[in-house]
Amino acid sequence: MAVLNILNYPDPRLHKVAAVVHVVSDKHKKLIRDMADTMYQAPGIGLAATQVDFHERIIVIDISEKKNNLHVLVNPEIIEMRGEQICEEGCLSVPGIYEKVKRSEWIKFRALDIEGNPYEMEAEGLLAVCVQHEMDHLLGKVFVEYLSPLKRNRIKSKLVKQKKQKLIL
Ligand code: GNR
Ligand code: NI
Repeated sequence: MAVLNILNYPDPRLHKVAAVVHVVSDKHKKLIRDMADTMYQAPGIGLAATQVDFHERIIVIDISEKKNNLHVLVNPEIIEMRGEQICEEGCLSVPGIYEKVKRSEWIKFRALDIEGNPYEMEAEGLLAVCVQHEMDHLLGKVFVEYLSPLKRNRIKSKLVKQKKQKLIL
């Protein structure tokens, strides 16, 4: 069990674009297990490799109540999307901030599992929100970038202040 450090907005490393995984190696498998540990410990319902400063296209998600339904998405691609929903989102990289974001209501995506086997899956509601939120992370995008510049700058200042406060304590 290894819990990794999660980068906090406005860290510039959150804006790196993740690379395609060519082979799911033993190192990737260890990273995936550590990402799951980190997500469950946080606790969160999803985590993208970008958030733990690893810039390859890897996501873990578990929206189940019992935390016993882990989804691993390597090289995810959305192949169909429909409808709209507005969900109050949070992010482990933007602690304490919750804001409404508009996303697709239903998506169909393709990805590789931890063994490198391809699969397709349909998702709606919160799972669809989470997949879209995590896929944004892999493109270097944090949910606060959907907000107005005014809101985003307020959030940025608040988090920078919090960080400085923690450094003197
Ligand atoms: O734990 C998380 N909760 C959440 C709630 C609403 C919409 C998206 C999310 S994802 C977030 C974990 C996280 O930051 N993943 O990148
Ligand atoms: Ni996030």
